[in-house]
Amino acid sequence: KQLVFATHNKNKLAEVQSILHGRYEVLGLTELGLTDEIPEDGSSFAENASLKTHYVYERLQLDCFGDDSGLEVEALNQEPGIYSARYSGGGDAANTQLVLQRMTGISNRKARFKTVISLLVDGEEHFFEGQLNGIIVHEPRGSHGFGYDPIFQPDGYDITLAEMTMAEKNAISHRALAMKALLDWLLL
Ligand code: ITT
Repeated sequence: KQLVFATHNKNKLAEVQSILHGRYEVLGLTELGLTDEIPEDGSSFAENASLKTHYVYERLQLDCFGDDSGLEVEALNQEPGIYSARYSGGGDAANTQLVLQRMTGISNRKARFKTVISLLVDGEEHFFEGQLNGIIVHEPRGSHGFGYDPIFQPDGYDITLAEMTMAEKNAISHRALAMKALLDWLLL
């Protein structure tokens, strides 16, 4: 069985392929030949996730799901939030540096990752969410994962998400929790 994942992010794709391994074959947009950027101008994770699935449905007429995720830092008024991908105007490393810079001298390090998934099947949309609480560390650590993983340490751990293997991250992550809810729904 195949599922279309409305993403261009190969790290997200790899995580989700690993989560659904043995149950579904997951195809990303690059494999389907859809290379154009999907405009993400919604005002919430859910709206942006929904833009991704509707964009794909309009072009390919395929059932699909899409993931909008981000990091919310309490002391930064929940920024970068829905602006996580374009926070600095640079790439992942620049985004991470900007968060660390803005957190200089701030002792409240609380943060959370959020994922909202939109699933479009038979013209009906369903949403699934996941969240992971933790803290922003003072220096990036680890080389696994992507995005803000090197500066995020989940509550109850003394390593960052980037110091975990993909399997360890998938056992606790915001994305894995949202995918588990999606899978439970699919298998109903
Ligand atoms: P698609 O829209 O094509 O799925 P994207 O990379 O643009 O891919 P988002 O719009 O959801 O994805 O932006 C999410 C931002 O948050 C982006 O900068 C990621 O690097 C970061 N991010 C998302 N999930 C993450 C995770 O599990 N760990 C670390 N950073 C993450």
